[in-house]
Amino acid sequence: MSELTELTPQNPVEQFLRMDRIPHIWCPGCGIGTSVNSFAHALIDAKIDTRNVAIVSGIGCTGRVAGYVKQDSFHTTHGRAIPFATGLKLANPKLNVVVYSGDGDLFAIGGNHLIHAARRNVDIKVICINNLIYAMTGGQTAPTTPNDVITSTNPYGTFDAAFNLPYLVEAAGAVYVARWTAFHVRQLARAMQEMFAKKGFSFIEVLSPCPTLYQRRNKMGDGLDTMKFYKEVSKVRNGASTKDVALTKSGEITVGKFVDRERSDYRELMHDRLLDSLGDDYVETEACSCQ
Ligand SMILES: Cc1ncc(C[n+]2csc(CCOP(=O)(O)OP(=O)(O)O)c2C)c(N)n1
Ligand code: SF4
Repeated sequence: MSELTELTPQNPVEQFLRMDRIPHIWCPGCGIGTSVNSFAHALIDAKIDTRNVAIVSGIGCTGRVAGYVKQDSFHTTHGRAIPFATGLKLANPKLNVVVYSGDGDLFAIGGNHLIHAARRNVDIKVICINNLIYAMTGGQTAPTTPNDVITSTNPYGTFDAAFNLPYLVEAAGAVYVARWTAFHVRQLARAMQEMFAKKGFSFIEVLSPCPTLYQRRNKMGDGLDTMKFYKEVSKVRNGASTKDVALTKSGEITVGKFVDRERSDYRELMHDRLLDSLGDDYVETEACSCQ
């Protein structure tokens, strides 16, 4: 080891990354890596036992997160991160199960899984990187793409209504809902930390630049320009009604914590029902013995 290496302090985030896989595949200016940095800080600040944190991703540029974090992680099939995560959580309730995936993965092909997990209040934490398109496959329109945006499948601009993600997940039953952007690294890390402490279906939307396929096609500049844009147009409105936080191409981005409420989670409800029905005959199964 050189003297210089010995003197260089290790980045505290490195302990949560598979450094042997770096450099990563993300483009310069992409916001996904920035969000992972916030996530690592949240893990440090939450002081939770990271041996009990599992990460589940679907497919997409965001899906690659599962391969870079040094946690037990699953890079699953497209749209199916939520069912994998649900199975993990029910089989081993001790785990803090985090789904880390893209807007297309979670709200297009995986949309049904997401709303039903929220409805059931499965105790999983969902981090949705919303770059407003399907990035990995070439920048197609997603259910989140705002009106008038040019995409590879809408070269004259999109015209169909986009999902307002916080409104959708609140209506479906989520107990924690927040939105930040890749510019708000500290607020994002705090929200992630809060989410770790929350029981029930929790959701953070992270608006994130895809300079390669979204910003460039829409003449919105590079990653740095997008950070400036986020800074200029974001307004923190904690407690805002989620029906008022829909996104447009260049209008205000409302950020903050919108929902924080209590509701029995799926496992508690199942447990209570079995106890009621079976009485003394009910034997609760514990987490698998391999832990
Ligand atoms: C069953 C199936 N259908 C389609 C695809 C192709 N595909 C891979 S990633 C992706 C979209 C990814 O978009 P998003 O979830 O928003 O993630 P991003 O790349 O933007 O991070 C699609 C359609 C696939 N891998 N599997
Ligand atoms: S294509 Fe877009 S989302 Fe994918 S790595 Fe590049 S900048 Fe990020």
